[in-house]
Amino acid sequence: MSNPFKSVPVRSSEITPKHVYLSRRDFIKAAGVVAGSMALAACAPEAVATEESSAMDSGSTKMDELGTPVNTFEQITNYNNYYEFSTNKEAVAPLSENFTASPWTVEVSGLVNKPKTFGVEDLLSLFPQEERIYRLRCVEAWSMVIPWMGFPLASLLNMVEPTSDAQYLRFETVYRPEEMKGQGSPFYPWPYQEGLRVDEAMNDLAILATGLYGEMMPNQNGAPIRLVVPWKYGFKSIKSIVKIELTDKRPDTLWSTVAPNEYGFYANVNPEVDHPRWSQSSERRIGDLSRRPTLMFNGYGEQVASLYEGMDLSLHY
Ligand SMILES: Nc1nc2c(c(=O)[nH]1)N[C@H]1C(S)=C(S)[C@@H](COP(=O)(O)O)O[C@H]1N2
Ligand SMILES: [Mo]
Repeated sequence: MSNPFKSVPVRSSEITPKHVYLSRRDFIKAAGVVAGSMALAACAPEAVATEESSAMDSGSTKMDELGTPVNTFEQITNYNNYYEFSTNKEAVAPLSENFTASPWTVEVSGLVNKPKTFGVEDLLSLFPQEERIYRLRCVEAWSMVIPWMGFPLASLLNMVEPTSDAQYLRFETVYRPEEMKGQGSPFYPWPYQEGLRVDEAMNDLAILATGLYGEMMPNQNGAPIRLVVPWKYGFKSIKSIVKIELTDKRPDTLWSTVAPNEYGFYANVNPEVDHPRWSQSSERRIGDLSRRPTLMFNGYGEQVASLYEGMDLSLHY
């Protein structure tokens, strides 16, 4: 399918309905971002940027902490996995153009002392929005570097206070088949669901992302709020979340239901465990000509390897 946006540069002002669109500066204002706090929060010292020196401005390119440049806004917003809209990555942007991402609430319930339904605007004002430049490694062996905006999932959890029985989180994407034609497909158990262990969710790398490139989250990337867990294959980073439930049972996930031996619950990036149908030892960075080696935990081992001590990682693919 051809992409009608391909020939023109796409800005989120064009792909987001006007009434929900905030300019980058207004979003940053609404989200309470201060240049100083972004610098402190960025996990990558070399990637520290202020509002004025964003990669969006021409002349400077932001990098991740390994020194690899971020992908362009056009790449990040025109090559998307979002099966609710289409299985064709280039068709997701046009098909999600009129998705209603506002108003929006996220219900946090289950084994918590203080269950609460948050409006997205509450989440934006309760928690300072930080920029996080992360690698995204899809299980299909391509990758990108994305400058997300968001806040630690741990901040939200600390507010609702999981009980001592809570061991897992279950995330759910919105179910709206009128707007998301892919949800008419009988091959997938909708709505999309994902899960994490509580200790994984509390890791500082795990964020709820509300934007990218300093703008509100584009529809095709999971507006208005999605999970980002960069040490795991991309399918764990569930989009357009409406529900987070704390539970004592490991939740079913869409992909582990469809193909349990291909897409496990943990799904930590691991170059030594191949997908049954392809190698995971290398990846194609979108925009690059040659492949690059895939890193254990997608390069985040220092921060997350201790979560899996004593586990046979080859069995928890
Ligand atoms: N609800 C939902 N979340 C989803 C998906 C999806 O199809 N539906 N695809 C996943 C996959 S396979 C990847 S690689 C990433 C892609 O995120 P991006 O389009 O922002 O790069 O989203 C993940 N989250
Ligand atoms: Mo993916």
